Amino acid sequence: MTLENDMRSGLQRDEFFMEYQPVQRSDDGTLTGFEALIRWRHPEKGIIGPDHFIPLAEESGLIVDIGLSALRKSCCEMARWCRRYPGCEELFLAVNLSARQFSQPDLVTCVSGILQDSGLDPRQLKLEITESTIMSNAETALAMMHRLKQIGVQLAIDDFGTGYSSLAYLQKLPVDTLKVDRMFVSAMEEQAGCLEIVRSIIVLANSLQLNTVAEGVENSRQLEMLRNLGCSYVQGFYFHKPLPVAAAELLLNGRE
Ligand code: G
Ligand code: G
Ligand code: MN
Ligand code: NA
Repeated sequence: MTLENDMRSGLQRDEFFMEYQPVQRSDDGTLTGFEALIRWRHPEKGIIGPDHFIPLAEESGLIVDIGLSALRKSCCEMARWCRRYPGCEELFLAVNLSARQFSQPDLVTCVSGILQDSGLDPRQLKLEITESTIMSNAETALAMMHRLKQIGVQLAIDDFGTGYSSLAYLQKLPVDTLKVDRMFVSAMEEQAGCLEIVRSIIVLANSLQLNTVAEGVENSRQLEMLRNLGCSYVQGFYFHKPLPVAAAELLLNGRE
């Protein structure tokens, strides 16, 4: 209850902010985009990560306003970078949507409004939806995804491999990207089964002409394995942690 009230006032006092984790090509490390990740600067507890408040925000419904504010912040930031750093308009901005956000009937209107206000090119925005969110209401999800595609944004399935979607169903989804769940990436060196899952996901994605992003890459061996498996994009602590705005700007500034 307290945390819920804190979230409510935190939203009013603008205590939520975004960090940006680079997503890179697996072959030469070229920057291709950022995933925006929310954080909360709590007045007493310090900085709190999403795992500690998203579930409660989801349960209480506060996620709708928090999520829209996160989307607005990151779109405005990215649009500003595009005005300032040459070549930035080639990069994507990935933003996570929770189950509750994804089931809001006015989601498309809200996303359109934010794109318009920020001036960000819709093609640069990539919305990440988890496989389990999609599968929890497959029919509604499919319709919503089509409506989002119509306004020109890209779609990614987050945490892929954990949500039991059938191949037949996946083939019907209007998505651009599959994100291989971090759990499989972190276990694939030791567990042959996980390596085979990663391999299958990449083969599947490539055959459906979808991009693949492996999450949670933490060492050079994992990178090497993913490259050999044909995974095009990678993200993880091996390259960069989620970066505060100033650090993301340094990165953009230092690009040739
Ligand atoms: O940054 P971190 O790895 O701790 O994020 C944990 C989870 O929180 C991620 O899996 C992500 O899906 C979720 N998350 C991060 N930022 C946002 C956001 O802006 N909106 C929503 N709905 N979820 C987020
Ligand atoms: O749920 P989602 O996949 O959107 O969340 C991404 C989360 O994973 C963020 O909270 C981010 O901080 C975290 N993350 C990103 N890279 C790594 C990594 O290499 N290792 C670990 N353990 N976590 C990571
Ligand atoms: Mn994500
Ligand atoms: Na994920």
